[in-house]
Amino acid sequence: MAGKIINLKLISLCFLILLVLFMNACKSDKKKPEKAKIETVNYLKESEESFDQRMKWWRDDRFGMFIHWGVYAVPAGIYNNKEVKGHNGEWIMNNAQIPVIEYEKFAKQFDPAKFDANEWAKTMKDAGMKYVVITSKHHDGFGLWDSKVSDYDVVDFAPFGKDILKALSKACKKQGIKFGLYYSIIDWHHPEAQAINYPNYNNWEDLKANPKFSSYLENYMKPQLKELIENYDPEIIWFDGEWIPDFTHEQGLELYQYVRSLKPSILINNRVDKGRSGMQGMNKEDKKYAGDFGTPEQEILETTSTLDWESCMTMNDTWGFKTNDHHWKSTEVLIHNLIDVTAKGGNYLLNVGPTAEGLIPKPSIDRLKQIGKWLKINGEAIYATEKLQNNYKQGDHIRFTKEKGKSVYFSIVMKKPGKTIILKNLRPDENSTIQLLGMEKSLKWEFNAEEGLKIVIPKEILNTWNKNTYAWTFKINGNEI
Ligand code: H79
Repeated sequence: MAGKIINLKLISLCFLILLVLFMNACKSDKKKPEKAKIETVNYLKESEESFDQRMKWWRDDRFGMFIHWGVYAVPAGIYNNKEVKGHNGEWIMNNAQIPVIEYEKFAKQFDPAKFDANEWAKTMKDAGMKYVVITSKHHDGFGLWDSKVSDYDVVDFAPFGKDILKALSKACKKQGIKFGLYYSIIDWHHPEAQAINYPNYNNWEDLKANPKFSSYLENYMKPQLKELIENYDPEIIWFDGEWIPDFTHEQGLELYQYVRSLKPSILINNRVDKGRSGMQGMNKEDKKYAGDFGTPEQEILETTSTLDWESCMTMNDTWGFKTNDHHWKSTEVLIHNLIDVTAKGGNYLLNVGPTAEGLIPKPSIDRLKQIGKWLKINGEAIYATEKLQNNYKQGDHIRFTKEKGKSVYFSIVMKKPGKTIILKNLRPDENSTIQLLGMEKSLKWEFNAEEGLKIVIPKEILNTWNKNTYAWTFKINGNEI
């Protein structure tokens, strides 16, 4: 009897212990996934909805300023009294094969006394630009902020001694301009990156991988990016120089994860990974690459794309300032580019290369003012628009856009029209009015299925077209046919 009771007691004890263990297991099972979720969000597997939400402001904003500024503005394209070959002023260290310690002498002269962050932000605003991307560090490795990871920056190394990114991010916030940072993966100054033969570096003709590159990525790039994100709260990180053999697809995926984990809402261009296919800038399709948008460089996509893209372009032939580059695109070309890009569903990131004194060159300022004037009248057809379902263009001189989610269409005509224009793909709502943006009077129109939409432009309006008109926008309520 006693044995049985002991047995029973033992069995119930065992049962109790098992129950407690089981309940604990359940509890920790419940806890684990929650904790794991917080630590390991996979930003590479974002839902379409959350991607659309993150991209919204950028898609609406359309037009931004790119700024290439750094030590290269000091030599400004000239080394040892000779004009250095190659378009790009910011490539002078490489193009003229300047050893690191020689190039550092230019950094010791970087003292842009006329830099005025508020003035720059106002220039952007007046140009109708809604965001900016500035070179926090270009390929030469010199930082425009007070980095704690490096002394090779404007505060610790240059006579200027002031944090440029701090001033500009503040000024942009004041003007409502979104702040973005370019960051070069290439670094000609860092011994664990391209300065593998320090003080010479791994030049363009003889690119070889640095076996220490992953240490540079972990211990230099990542901490710098962390500083940039924590201190200047950028909305965009714009990588470049991803093509070097040192940098791998796996590192790209990890870098994307890393930057998003520091600021989940941030946007990152496709040069964070190895997908870019040449200067056309969109991703190859052999696998899934990281990055939120494609980056055509110095060109505009031939046609629309289902993926987001941003065309970056210079106003003359160089990104970083060059004394002798006077090959400026006309305001007309720049405005027509913005129109073409918008109609194709892209963004336009237009570059300025400020001087070593800290001034945006006058030819750039002049063009930006004109673009701003045009946008004041025609901005409706650019911002917060989307591309049409069928035709984004009619011939060489007409482009279409439409108000996002509305049946409001814009036909932008980039050449002085005749007394009438005929549009083939739009049918206005009955009794609706057609407006030429910037003019009070609404225009007469007729529609028939064979000919299309005919808009009549009265002579007194036609006569107002002049060399500063650049393009006219017709606003039409209706539908695509
Ligand atoms: O920052 C500006 C330039 O300094 C930088 N990008 C802009 C925004 C730039 N660096 N190099 N280039 C532009 C031209 C380089 C082109 C090439 Fe390639 C790199 C040719 C071969 C490797 C890109 C990647 C085209 C093919 C692969």
